[in-house]
Amino acid sequence: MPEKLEQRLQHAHADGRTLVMGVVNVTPDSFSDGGRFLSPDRAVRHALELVAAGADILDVGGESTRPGAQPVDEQDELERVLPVIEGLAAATDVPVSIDTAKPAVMRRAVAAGAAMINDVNGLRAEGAVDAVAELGVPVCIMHMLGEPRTMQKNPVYESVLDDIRDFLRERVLACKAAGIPASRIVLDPGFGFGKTLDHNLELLARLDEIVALGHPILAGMSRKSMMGTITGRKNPADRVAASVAAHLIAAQKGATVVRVHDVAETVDALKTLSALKAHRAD
Ligand code: HH2
Repeated sequence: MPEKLEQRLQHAHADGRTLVMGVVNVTPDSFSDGGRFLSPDRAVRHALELVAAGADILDVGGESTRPGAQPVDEQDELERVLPVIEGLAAATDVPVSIDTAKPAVMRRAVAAGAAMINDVNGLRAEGAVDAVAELGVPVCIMHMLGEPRTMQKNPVYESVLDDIRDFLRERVLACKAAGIPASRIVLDPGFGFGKTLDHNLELLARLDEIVALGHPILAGMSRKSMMGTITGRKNPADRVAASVAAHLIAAQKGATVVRVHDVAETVDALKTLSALKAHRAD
């Protein structure tokens, strides 16, 4: 029997290893791959390619959260993600995470075979914390300032690192109060979600201080506009090298999961890092 995802996350965290979460967007409007995998067959095929490339987790999402994105109706979201989750549960042992903020989608996704919940809204929707407590699967709690429609309009923090750590600590307390064990909680500073380039760079530079909260940390910068601003590359598909570099830095600073579109390239980069660590440990 393969190790449960909760244990895999905890072991990777304890050993300083980094797992790769492959992005499977079943949306018409995602910033990088919107519309490419909208049919369930194509999404499943793409996800299986990510498995072949070495993905440890597949993150299936039916609602774009890019800056300016419009919210998606619950029924539409379910129709997008459920056939993909069912298809993947039948085709691979690689655990599937559901990228959603809606408690009803969390429940239906886990019933269909999802093994993790990834909520960019940090379980702030009514009933979300209770749904996760009942479902008994690991959860990623992400920080977002505002909401996707408006979040990039002049985000302001007193101190970006302190504000985000306070938010994450508060969400962990809310989870624990509802009976979610600490061992199931993954935290994410939410790169690009209500953050300027300076905010994102500060968070990456000081990611070890978020790791110090004691939970596995997920970092997701793949192809995001911060990579475009740094490199001057307008097309998200041209931001692969910058994204690999950013996730390698995150891994060096202790990230337990990196969420990426370009799995093969990221796996190679992480193998290089672990070879170096193994060499130095000899
Ligand atoms: N980023 C995106 C979506 N989900 N989840 C976590 N935990 N962390 C992230 O940084 C994160 C996330 C946005 O990326 P993508 O899915 O490629 O785009 P879109 O939201 O447009 O579908």
